Amino acid sequence: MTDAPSMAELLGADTPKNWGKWGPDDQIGSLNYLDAAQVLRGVASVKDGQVFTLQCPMGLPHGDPVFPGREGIQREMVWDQDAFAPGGNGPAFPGGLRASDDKATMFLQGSSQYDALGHAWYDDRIWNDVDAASTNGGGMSWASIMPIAERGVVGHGVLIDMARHRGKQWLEKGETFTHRDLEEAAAAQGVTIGNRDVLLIRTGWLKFFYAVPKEEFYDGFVEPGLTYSRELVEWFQDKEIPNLVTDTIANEVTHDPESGVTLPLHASLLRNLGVSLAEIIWLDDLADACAADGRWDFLYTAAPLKIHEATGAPVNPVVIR
Ligand code: UVW
Repeated sequence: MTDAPSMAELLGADTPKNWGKWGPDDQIGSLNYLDAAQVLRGVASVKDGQVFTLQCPMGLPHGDPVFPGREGIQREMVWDQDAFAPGGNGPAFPGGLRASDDKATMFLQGSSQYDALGHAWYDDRIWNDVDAASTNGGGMSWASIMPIAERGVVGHGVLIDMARHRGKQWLEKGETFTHRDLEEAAAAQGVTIGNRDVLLIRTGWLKFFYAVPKEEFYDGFVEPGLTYSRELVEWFQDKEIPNLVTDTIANEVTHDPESGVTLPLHASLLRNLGVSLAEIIWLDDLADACAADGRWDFLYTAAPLKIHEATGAPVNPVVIR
């Protein structure tokens, strides 16, 4: 990877940006596209009243799917029945009520989650041309997850099932696709990726995570996903995509196969266009339902947790179709 160009060299000085488009104070970026009309488009796509929750369960014995270097949630009981035995730490509530209680330590991006717009950057500037020093001092004073959490994400969603389109249970390590592949898959599914759609892409990667031992999943860790190109970034900008949602840990192929640069879409979509990224999102049940009746669009809703100055936050998106 040492021969890789810098992010700035790869993307170029004239790379598409939405900085300033919604004013200097904006911290939600392309979510601005999700106006009332988009909410109503999403509502209009609800036909059967089927509901899907898209969060991966946290704390299963198999472990949580996380980016290398992070850990899954660590949860422990604080009060259980034993806590109320003599000498236990359970509170003596008048009347004798007992209660269980627990606590957790977790990476805020160690489960199904939204990235804050300020989560990734290069050349010391984050979303909307703000100094990356705003991430110092114990928290993100600019473009943390809070503005996105306070707003919520509601719109018309469309799911593109790349694994199913390629006739696979899951895409291979490092397998790539482009926006042209997405449009080809959409056409095969009989759906259009419309302007301002929340774009959901299934690769089967989380299914792979749960199907194999963790050692196999993390061996030579390279995720499948979208690859960077100038045309792809322009496609996202022209289509005014507010939010990219995938069943991978980082929403894009881990290392751009041509340049070797790591996660260039975090730079070009999140930092430069303000496209919200939702990662580690369970799409298999939704995809099965869509495949069963051939309807691939729906009402998409998500509300990441409101955590002050956080770099991202867990989320359990809800789809209604
Ligand atoms: C990194 O932070 C490296 O990735 P992600 O945004 O996918 O969690």
